[in-house]
Amino acid sequence: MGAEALRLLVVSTPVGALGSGRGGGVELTLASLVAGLLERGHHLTVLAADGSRLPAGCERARLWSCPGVDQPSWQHQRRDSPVVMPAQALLPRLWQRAVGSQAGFDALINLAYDWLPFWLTPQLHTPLLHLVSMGSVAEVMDAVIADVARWDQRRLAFHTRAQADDFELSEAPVLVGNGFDLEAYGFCAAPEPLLGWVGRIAPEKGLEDAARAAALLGRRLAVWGLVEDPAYAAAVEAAVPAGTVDWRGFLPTSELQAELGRCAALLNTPKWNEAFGNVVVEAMACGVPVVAYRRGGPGELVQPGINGLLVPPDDVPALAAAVADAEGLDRQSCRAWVERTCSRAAFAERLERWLLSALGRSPA
Ligand code: HBI
Repeated sequence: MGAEALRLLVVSTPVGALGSGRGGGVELTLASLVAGLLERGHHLTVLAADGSRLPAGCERARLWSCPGVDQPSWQHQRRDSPVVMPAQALLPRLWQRAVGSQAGFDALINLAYDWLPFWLTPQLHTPLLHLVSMGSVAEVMDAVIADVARWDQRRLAFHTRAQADDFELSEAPVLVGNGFDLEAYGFCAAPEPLLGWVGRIAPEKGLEDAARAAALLGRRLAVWGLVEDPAYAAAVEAAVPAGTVDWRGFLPTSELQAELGRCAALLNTPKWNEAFGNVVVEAMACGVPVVAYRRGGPGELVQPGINGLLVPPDDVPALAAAVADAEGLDRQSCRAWVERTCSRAAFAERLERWLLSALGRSPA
């Protein structure tokens, strides 16, 4: 590690405690960010909801927590929804603790997709940086992110270009991708004739399209993920022949990767501008090629013919037609691509470069 050790406070999402799965992809991002920066010699403190557990690899970080009511998820709001603040809310308590302890850190890193931390940015003495976890989902968030970009865009980082392009920025965005502990993912060379789908089971993830594609092919679709919207899940299942969908539940990474690796291909069907697409990389890390809509982060991660195939968004027949070609791709090539671009070490190096740039310090 070349740069001097930084004292960093990472403030988590106010949607669910770490380890609950309710925080979605940002929990995995936090785990890789904290473990990766610890490995580079920095000192990390994580501030999250009561009941949070530090993810594997983050044991050397300090954990602070606050009680409080989760923030309503922006994914279930309308684009013109106002910012709401529940009684006994967790969000202001997290930021009261962060603001009160800022003097003890070289930088604060926010992973919450919420108005308050973005609005606070110019008010803090200790530099506050934001790894933006979603694309555009609400006007009031678009506006506060654009305000930070106008004030000092070095304070913002995004996962992909497709995500960053959703926002009004003053200059080329800092893109940091994401990172994964690839030792946690086993390579599977000999899959079953099983299709897979992974994600929060909610409308913006488009599970209904994957189920219809599997039904067109007469194939079974294994589905892993938190059933966030039971009515939606029931409607997906009712729309295809019985037995098409094989519900596997929300599994921790160690169990997920063991099952996911046995899939012949993963279908990825986002209906929204997915900021990154962790599940796409997790599948490839196990050797599973991905057939994805040409949309959002997955539209950038899938390299056609190398680690998967891209099809026109919302085109279910095209999704089904691409499966056979995807199953013929070299599974080692999927794993190799992830090792080149999405390791935790590579992610941490990109993060450190962003931090030093935002702090006006020279890179190692
Ligand atoms: N909603 N209000 C709010 N705040 C968040 O931090 C947030 C969210 N919805 C989803 C979410 N974070 C995470 O699932 C991201 O990984 C998408």
